[in-house]
Amino acid sequence: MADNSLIKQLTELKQAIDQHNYFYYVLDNPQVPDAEYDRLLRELQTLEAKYPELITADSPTQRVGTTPASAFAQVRHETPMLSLENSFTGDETQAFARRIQERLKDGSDIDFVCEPKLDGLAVSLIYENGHLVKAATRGDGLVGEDITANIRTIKSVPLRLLGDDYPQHFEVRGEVYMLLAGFEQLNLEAQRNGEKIFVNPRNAAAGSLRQLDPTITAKRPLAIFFYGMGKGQSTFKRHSEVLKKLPSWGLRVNPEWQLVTGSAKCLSYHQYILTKRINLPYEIDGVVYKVDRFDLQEQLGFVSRAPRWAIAHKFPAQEELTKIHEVKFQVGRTGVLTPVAKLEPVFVGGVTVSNATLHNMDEIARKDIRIGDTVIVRRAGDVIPEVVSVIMQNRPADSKPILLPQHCPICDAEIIRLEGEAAARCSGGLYCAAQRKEAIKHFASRRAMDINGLGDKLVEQLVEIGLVHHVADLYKLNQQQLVELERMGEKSAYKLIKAIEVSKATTLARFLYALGIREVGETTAQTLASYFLELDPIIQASQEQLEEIRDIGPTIAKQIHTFFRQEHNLEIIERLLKAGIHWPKPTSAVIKQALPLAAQSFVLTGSLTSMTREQAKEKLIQYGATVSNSVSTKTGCVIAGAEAGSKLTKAQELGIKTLDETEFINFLNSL
Ligand code: D41
Repeated sequence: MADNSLIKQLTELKQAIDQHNYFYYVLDNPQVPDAEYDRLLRELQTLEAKYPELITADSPTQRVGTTPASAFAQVRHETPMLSLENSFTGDETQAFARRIQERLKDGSDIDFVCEPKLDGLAVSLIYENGHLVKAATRGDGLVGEDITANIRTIKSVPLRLLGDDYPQHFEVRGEVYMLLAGFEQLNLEAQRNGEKIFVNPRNAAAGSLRQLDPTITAKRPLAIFFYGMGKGQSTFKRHSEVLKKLPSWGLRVNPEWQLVTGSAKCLSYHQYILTKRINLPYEIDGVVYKVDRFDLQEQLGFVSRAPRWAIAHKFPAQEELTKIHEVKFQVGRTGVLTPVAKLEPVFVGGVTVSNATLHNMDEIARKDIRIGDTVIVRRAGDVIPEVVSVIMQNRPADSKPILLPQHCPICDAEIIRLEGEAAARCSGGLYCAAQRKEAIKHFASRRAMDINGLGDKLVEQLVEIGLVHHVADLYKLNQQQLVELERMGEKSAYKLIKAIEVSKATTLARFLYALGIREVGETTAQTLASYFLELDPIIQASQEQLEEIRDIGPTIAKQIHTFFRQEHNLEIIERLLKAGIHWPKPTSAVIKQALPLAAQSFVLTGSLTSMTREQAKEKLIQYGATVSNSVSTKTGCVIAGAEAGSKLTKAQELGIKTLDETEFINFLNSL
């Protein structure tokens, strides 16, 4: 017999889940990370499995998906939209494949289609005689909402199909998503206008699709990838045939799908997509494996609305709940103070995280973060973990405000916060050990002087014991001094000295970047190097001369000019050059002229699927082109990916040549 405390626990769980459902589905504004929600639901499922007599009809486990929330007409799907089982480990995925083999009584390896799992909204579209006639959300899988008017505003949804070999009446299913760049832009604007900020791209996509006014949806950067057919797929024998066919009708399919044999290959695909994830212009939360052959899918069937022939292999959650114990201020290379939250350690994005950046005081105020708060932390790819938001219901009575210190925690110099700037800075300059450490770390980093083996910990040690004060001191180090350091063997000391020696051969652009001049990133360093070809004229250049260079504005020009007017900077440069740092003369203008795209100017806009914009830019620059951010009469060509907006329009108005992604790739291949 169940006791009262068990019933109380079940009731509380159900209430909590219902409340999260309301925030998530009705308000498009979730209060907790998905992982926390999943845990609550799983806890409820486990309890209910143990005590089935306590399952109530209104339990959140007793409905699949969501109830349509409102004003939209309901649509009954012609064939139910199934849900997907999840797998969180390789073992679970292998067990999935084994179950399939056992059911099919077939020992041989199965063909699977592997696809990225977009983190968006599942939708169903009906085409009749090649025309889009209806679009609906997935809803609870049986009944969804009629969102035809809103779907019609998405530019990657064809209103009219291409070709002539499509079924007379059929259904396609896909995932509507928001591009990451568009999501950030949308939130920036919302913040400026004091409107609601979306917590993630999926909720922004959901909120956009559920607008009653389609003209609002039309302004949102939505896109779609199709992943299968409902009614109408009987003319095909395999899922892979469908994925090959859909694009010929103008229905976009994520190009990352692969056909593989056996579960081991599925796991390799999972690894492969995990490494690609960070470079994708949209969010994915895992991959999906599907048995390729439709006859086998049919034999396998489904259990409680989830097919036995497919599974979603999820990536580690990127958001989790934890607590802020205290806040410390870190001092960066240019003296900027960054507040860092010390967290109750939590496993997120595949690693244990105990620090998260709070960015700056404005962000702390905007998110209303206090010490003692329960917060959502997010770690996406290799980026620094950050605090996304506070769970206000959990704020303890003794929470403490986060205060900007008045003096540098490292050197005790005064902290200065300029009017209109988000950042607060330590005024200690190179007197501040923290700033010196950061300057040396930057100097040695891979994209700067690339001193292999000179990691952050070692730099800190070298500065702390006074062996290195400035970057130039690195070139005075000898093996004997290094061997005496903690955790430093004969062999690694030798290797490091060697690496320091090797780093002396560099390029002018790397050297300029390594100096750590404020506002001078890799691109600006490269621009300076190709423009001046030598260091001396850069040092001598007036602010006006610098401003004349394309892509260098007054702010950057001022920083560069100021840097080279400071005696101690010139001294350090002189010591570095005396130590033997050298570079070949940069490609002279003559050689550059010979490159196939010499003196041609390109603008990249929209999102590309086969490479990132950054990669496209690098390719163009390799061929001698210049790449700029805005379209003008000087622009030679605009590369317009999916969802290209005003830049494409402007190019068309000015009669500038434009290439879509396929044309662009063909063009690159032709060079
Ligand atoms: O990219 C996706 N989110 C995705 C979702 C995908 N690539 N494939 C999917 N396949 C299915 C089945 C196997 C049931 C046809 C799905 C989903 N379902 C799905 N999305 C939301 C619920 C189910």
